[in-house]
Amino acid sequence: MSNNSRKLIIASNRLPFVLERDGDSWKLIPGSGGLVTAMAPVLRDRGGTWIGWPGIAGKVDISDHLASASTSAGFDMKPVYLEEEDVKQYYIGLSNEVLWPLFHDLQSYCNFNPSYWQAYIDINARFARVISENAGPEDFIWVHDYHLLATASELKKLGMQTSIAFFLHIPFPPLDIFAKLPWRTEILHSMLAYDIVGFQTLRDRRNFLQCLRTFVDDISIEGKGQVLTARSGGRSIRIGYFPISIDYDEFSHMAESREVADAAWYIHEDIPKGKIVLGVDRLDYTKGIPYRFRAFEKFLEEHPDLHRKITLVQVVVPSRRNIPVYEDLKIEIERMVGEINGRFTRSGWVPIHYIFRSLSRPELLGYYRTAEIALITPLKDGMNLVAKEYCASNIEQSGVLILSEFAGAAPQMKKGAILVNPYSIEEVSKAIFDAWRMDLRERRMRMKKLQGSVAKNDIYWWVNSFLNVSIDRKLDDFPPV
Ligand code: ADQ
Repeated sequence: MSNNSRKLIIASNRLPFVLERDGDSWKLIPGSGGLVTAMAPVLRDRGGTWIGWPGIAGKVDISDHLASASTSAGFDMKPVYLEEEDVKQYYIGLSNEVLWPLFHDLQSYCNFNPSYWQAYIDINARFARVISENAGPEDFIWVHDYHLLATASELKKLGMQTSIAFFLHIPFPPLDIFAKLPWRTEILHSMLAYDIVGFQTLRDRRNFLQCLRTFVDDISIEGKGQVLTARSGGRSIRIGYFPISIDYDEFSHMAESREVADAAWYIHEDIPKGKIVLGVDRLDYTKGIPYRFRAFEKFLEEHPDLHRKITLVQVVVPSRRNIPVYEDLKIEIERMVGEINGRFTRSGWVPIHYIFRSLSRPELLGYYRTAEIALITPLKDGMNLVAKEYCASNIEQSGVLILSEFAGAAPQMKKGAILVNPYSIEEVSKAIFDAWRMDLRERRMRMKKLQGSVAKNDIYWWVNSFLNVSIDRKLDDFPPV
């Protein structure tokens, strides 16, 4: 079989489209979140296959919808169906009540319910079956994220010989935190069934290696640089770090478009006075929105002379609404917006503009282009693509990026951004002031550095470095169809 018949097979919990009720029928809407933003341009028009859950419980016949979405996307989509109980135990349960909070160092949010583990393994086995039904012997199988840590071990049980790659989009926690996980040894052994395991940053890989050395008896680790080799149970596993990115050119070209210029004009019309500070996040407690509001409140307390001269626009995209802690966070955010606006609003000026919905690309870029300051302060983040999107879209090169030191993007962006500890209300408040008064020359210098680094290390650089390490190939070896 020639290289040209080799296909990319991507598996992630969700398909890049989600199914929603539309009266008596269904409609497919584009998925949200960093994984989709990053992977969609990689697979687009390459004739590969994306395997994942369509986002609703139960088995509904969506073959027509998937066929037309596949035709327009240029790759096939194959569904993995989940029943309501699977969603509760595997998705809401182990994935989002255990792994998500624990891997973001927020162990107090965890619910270590013993019944979750078996359900997680069963669904990973279901993903493995769908992958094995759809992958040819030459295909490159690339599994994504924390929902599917155990898919390779299930694929190997099915006799799969092909090498299987994995990329973790979220952080890997330090030993002390990981050690709390009741299934810590099982998880590590499952991850060692992959042939290559990729993390976002050196921090995450270092944490993973320390956990391996602590909990896996026969582990040995060799090599140095971006990719190391671990040996265990007679197998070799390569372990690297690959900071994910965005399609820089797509964002920067689109930011210059008429549509985005119009969107930016309307935003200015709406908020005519002063500078805009922008926060853009999925609804998630890891994104640090309440701390950010407290920091902005402190800034307003300390700088009464700057009232009316600065406005915080906080965009939140709805996410995981069926999980109670997310609903509580939404209520908390709304309460805080009401409280701060109630306290500081004056005629003609409202300090926080709060938007709770998914924005279209041009609208989102309109905000990126208009905002003088981006305030991106997650408590912890695998990478944070919003920080990179803001820089790519800031075509006037006059914006300032304030970024959490706990975002995976921080090591790459520290030379141009103002780095902050998101838990320090004083430090974030001071950073807003520093950004507000920074002169144009310094802003330009910093933004050029940021743009240079994101443009150089874009999503194609990321996918090529991963493919190169995994199978000694580049994306262009999977030619467009
Ligand atoms: P996320 O936690 O989803 O991703 P992030 O990387 O910031 O976080 O990506 C969010 C994506 O959603 C961005 O592409 C952004 O454009 C989009 N988005 C945000 N708000 C929006 C809105 N209101 N309307 C429309 N789109 C919106 C996970 C990890 C991250 C990691 C990524 C990729 O948690 O740490 O960077 O995967 O690996």
